[in-house]
Amino acid sequence: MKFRPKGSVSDLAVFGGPPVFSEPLHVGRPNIGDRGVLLKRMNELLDRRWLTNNGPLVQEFEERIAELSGVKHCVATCNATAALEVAVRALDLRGEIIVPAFTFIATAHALRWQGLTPVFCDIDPTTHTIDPAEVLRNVTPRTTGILGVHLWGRPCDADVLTDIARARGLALLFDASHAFWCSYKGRMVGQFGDVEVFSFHATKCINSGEGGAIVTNDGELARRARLMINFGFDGFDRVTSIGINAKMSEMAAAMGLTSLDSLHDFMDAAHGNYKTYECELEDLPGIRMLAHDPSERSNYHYVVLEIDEAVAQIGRDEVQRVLWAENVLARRYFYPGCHRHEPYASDGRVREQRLPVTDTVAARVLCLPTGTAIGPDEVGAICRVIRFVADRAPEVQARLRGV
Ligand code: T4K
Repeated sequence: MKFRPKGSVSDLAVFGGPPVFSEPLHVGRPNIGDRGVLLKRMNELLDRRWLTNNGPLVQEFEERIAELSGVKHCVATCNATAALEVAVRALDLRGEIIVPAFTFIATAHALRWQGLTPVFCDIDPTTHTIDPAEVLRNVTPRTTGILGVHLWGRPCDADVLTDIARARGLALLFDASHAFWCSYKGRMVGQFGDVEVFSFHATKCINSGEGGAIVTNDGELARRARLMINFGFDGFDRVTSIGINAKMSEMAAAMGLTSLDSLHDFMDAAHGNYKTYECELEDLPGIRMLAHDPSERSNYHYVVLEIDEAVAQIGRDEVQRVLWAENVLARRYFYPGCHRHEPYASDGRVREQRLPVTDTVAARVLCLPTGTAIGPDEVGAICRVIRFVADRAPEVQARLRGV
């Protein structure tokens, strides 16, 4: 990879100059653990001829996730979307579930796929997590639960949400897909609400290729979820509930366990990249980096910029265009909000809803590459491009718009 510095605006790749990076830098590049260890696990599982259905590696993965999160029960699944679906089924939820509109579409789809109505709620502009005051505004007699999302690994205000849920007799769930190894008020994510769900997709800090987990301190809920991920089988010839196939395979667990072996290296790399970004992008007018609470544990897995065009004098989409031309494939997660995607957007009630914070944040956010695939050199070069563009924003914007 060669880094080419820019002298003038014409040197930007978007205007025909050579790109800073000769190969694409992706957001979501997987963290890969020790290949030797992974291949050993793969060989052993092949020798055992036990490939799925609650094998020893899945059991070990569940034990380690439960221990690391300080939670009593972990049920590993094939992905987080299925885990969310099983979680709402195991809680026997009906009617309406309040959920933030600013999240990956899977959060809303999991509810809808289970016949529930996601009621979209606005977010806090600083943390990007569900706004408890907005939750209260959206409670109706049909509401049966609240599904918070610990977006970017920033935990929701779980204490306030717990109070709301208790006072109203609602279930409380968390989509913790982004938040493995994060803490809230000194307690690890996984321990809040009735149930939480992790994602171990390839793009997550700890990955099993595809994978997820349902974590809870409620033994009965865990028991129901465990039956449901395996067709409802309770023993060889007995089916006691409706179920699907949402099991994690042994191959996925081998990958997940190997990721966990490198947990501290992955976290150190992400934290190092985050600190470099933070330092290099300091004091750019109209451009802020989403902060993490230094007194809490965070996986620092998402590097999130917010670009306020009115101040920065260049828009988020224009910065993205410049970066893509330089081979930095920054992503507009999660644009637009779920309420603007189908099947929700054409629902009359949703169409009339105003979610101003979600719309503003979704129009400003840009996620930058991080993880073990890149280090300080790449991060520094990405920051130099962003700083260069920010310093010459009016000129870059005018040229991009052909003015
Ligand atoms: N809730 C939340 C809040 C979530 O963010 C997600 C998933 C879920 C629930 C559901 O979890 P899972 O059911 O997936 O366990 C990606 C992921 O597929 C998705 O898991 C993730 N969130 C979401 C934030 O990102 P896309 O549509 O952006 O995927 P794609 O194919 O564009 O890949 C993302 C980037 O990662 C690209 O820049 C390429 C790179 N990549 C991807 C893969 C798979 C690689 O470099 N190597 C790879 O192997 O959704």
